[in-house]
Amino acid sequence: MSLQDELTTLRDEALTQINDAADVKALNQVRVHWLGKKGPLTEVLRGMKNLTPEERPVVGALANEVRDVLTAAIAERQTRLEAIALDAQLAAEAIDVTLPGRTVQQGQPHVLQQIIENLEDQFIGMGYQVIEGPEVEEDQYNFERMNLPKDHPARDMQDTFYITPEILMRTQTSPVQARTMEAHDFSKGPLKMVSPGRVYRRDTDDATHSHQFHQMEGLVIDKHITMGDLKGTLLAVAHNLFGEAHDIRLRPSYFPFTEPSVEVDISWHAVTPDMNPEDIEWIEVLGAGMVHPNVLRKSGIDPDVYGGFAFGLGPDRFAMLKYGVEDIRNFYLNDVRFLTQFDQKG
Ligand code: FA5
Repeated sequence: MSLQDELTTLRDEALTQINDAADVKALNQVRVHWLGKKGPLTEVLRGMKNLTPEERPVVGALANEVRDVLTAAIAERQTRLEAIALDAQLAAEAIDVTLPGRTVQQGQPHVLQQIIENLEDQFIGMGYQVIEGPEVEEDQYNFERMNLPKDHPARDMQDTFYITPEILMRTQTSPVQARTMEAHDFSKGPLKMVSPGRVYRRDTDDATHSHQFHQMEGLVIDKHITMGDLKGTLLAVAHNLFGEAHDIRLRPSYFPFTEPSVEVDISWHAVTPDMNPEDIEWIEVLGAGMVHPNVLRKSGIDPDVYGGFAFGLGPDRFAMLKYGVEDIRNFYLNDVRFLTQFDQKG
């Protein structure tokens, strides 16, 4: 076969392989094979030394032409293969914007925590400080300083979990009153504080009682504080949390640390002027009163100069009332189906 024929055969074969190359990598192998230093084209050119001087320029020109044709064909195939690869990548990575999103389950504060934070916000707005006290408490603060000596019959009202004879799980948030009073500097102004937290009692659990529940203590000490201030404060809190249509009722009661003492109820439903008072249903939500002089004295405060009111409210009962929950135990079972009903995000 003449060199011209060899060159044409080589060109056709190479072109077929170029067009058949499935990807850029395969094409590169084809290029190295046909145009490389040890490739068939170089081989042909090497054979030119055996040609006559007349044949040489003809074959040389043809060889150059074949090289140019193959180089151009490779470049063109390369562009095409790159475009195909890009299309494939775009198709593989395509995002279907019409797919519905995946819902991420988000946590949220427990419903009781929501009520407590809501109450805290209200009291902060009225100039109160939020102060926390220990849950493992000394008998001294939980009872003695609250005017409840060891033999006081009212200790039975709050059946207690004792750790040692002098250390107990606090039965109320009232010990924080004593802790705050003894630390307060009255030259800096009146004392106004609320103290939320968990309390513990050896109560038998039922629909309205839990052996571990929450309280929020409130204490205001200043000169010239009256029972009217107490009632106005509690009414503002009730209206804020439950709406203007709910009413409160103060019933005379007894606590060793307040005198006079009251228990405060909130109406289950809105109260209208035409309603028969006997038809109103009430739920007890807190105890309150004017701070007993003995309590002030025990904390180093002169009851002839200073006085004030205190209250201990039950956020659990507030939550029951606000959301119509009929069994307090629901708050402590941590059933997600129950808890997600109080999603703040709606
Ligand atoms: C007290 O604990 C007093 N320390 C409250 C107080 C503070 C009075 C300051 C005067 C001045 P009592 O035991 O009534 O009082 O509890 C207060 C509130 O806690 C109740 O009105 C009720 O809302 C809530 N509570 C009481 N016992 C339970 C219980 N077992 N489960 C859930 N809530 C309760």
